[in-house]
Order: sequence, then C-alpha cells, then structure tokens
Amino acid sequence: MKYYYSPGTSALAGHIALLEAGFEPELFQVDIMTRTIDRTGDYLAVNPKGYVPVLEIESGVPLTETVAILDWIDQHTAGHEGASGMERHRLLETLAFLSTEVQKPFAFSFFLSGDEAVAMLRSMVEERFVLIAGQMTERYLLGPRFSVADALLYVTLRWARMIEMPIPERMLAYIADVEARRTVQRALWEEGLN
Ligand SMILES: N[C@@H](CCC(=O)N[C@@H](CS)C(=O)NCC(=O)O)C(=O)O
Repeated sequence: MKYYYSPGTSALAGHIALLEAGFEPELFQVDIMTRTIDRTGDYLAVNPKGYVPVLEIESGVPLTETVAILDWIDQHTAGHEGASGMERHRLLETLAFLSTEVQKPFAFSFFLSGDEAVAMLRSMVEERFVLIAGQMTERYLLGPRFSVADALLYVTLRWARMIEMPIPERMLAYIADVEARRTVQRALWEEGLN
C-alpha cells in the first residue's frame, strides 16, 4: 500500500487514520507546488488532479478524495466492523462537512492574497469550529471512539492553531487529547512536523 502526502496538509488525516487502522503504508512525499514526488518523479502521473492525498491500495488501484479514502480506511480497519447503515451515513455526512465546509475553505485561505477574502473564509471556518464544539457531547466527534472523522477534524484544528485562530475551549482540550495518541505522534514525526 502506498500513500502520497505532503507534510501537514489534509493528507495528514489519512496518514493518521491508516496508522490507527493498523496499516503500514509506504509513504511518498509530494511537492504540491511542483507536483513532483520525492523518489519517483511526476505526481500528475499518479493523480492527474495534482493534489494530495492518494491512497494506492494495491498496485494500479489509486483512490483519491479524502472522504473516499477515510471511508475506505474505516471499512478496512482490522478488528473494527466499519460503520454501516445510518452510522455510515452519519460518518459520510460528517466527512463531507469537514471536507467541503471546513478543510477546503481553510485551504483556499492559505493560497489567496486578498485580505478581505482570507478574512471571510477564516471567519466562516471559525464559526464552524464553534458549531462543532457546541455539538460535541462525547470524547470524540462521533462518540467515545476515535474515528476517521477525528483525524480530519484534528488536521483543520491544527491549522487553526498554527495561524492563531481563536479556538473554542472544548476544541483545545480535544486537540490535546488527539495529540496524545501514539498514531498521531508517529504520523507527525513521519511528516517531520514535531
Ligand atoms: N478534494 C480533495 C482536496 C485535497 C486538497 O485540498 N489538497 C491540498 C492540500 S490540503 C493540495 O494538495 N493542494 C494542492 C493543489 O490543489 O494543487 C480531497 O478532499 O482530498
């Protein structure tokens, strides 16, 4: 199994989730500006979309899109059933929300230069963290167990902390909790982030 990532990007979510699921992916670092891979060259040959992540489940079977990758990991976690029925719909609902309403606007704000546009996108993201914090009644986003959705939420909160965005108290405690996980520490270390 191969995993294409760029340090600290949304690809960190899949990296954490793979380790949580007990996989030992071969990691390939991608430069998303030049679209090249550390050891093997042209990233567009792997993913014509140009962005990370890609999970190559087996040779010639690439999967793109964080939502699909995290759902695949959830369904293939050793010793865990994988969400089904309404629980899976809730998981996909949460992943879609985090991906399209939090991660993507947040990511755009890093690439834009206009102050007004950046401020607008970031205030939208900030509001969404407040919303999520208000709805979190259990230890993790979807209950007492760490799920693939937590990996994605954590990555976006990590970005928020990096740019000193105000973060609700509940989320600060949550970040500390997630960061104490061995898999998270390992993923950060493997991406050269600690
Ligand atoms: N829809 C994609 C978006 C992933 C994405 O935004 N990746 C960013 C890093 S956070 C990236 O690689 N950007 C470079 C580019 O868009 O060329 C997904 O959910 O996986």
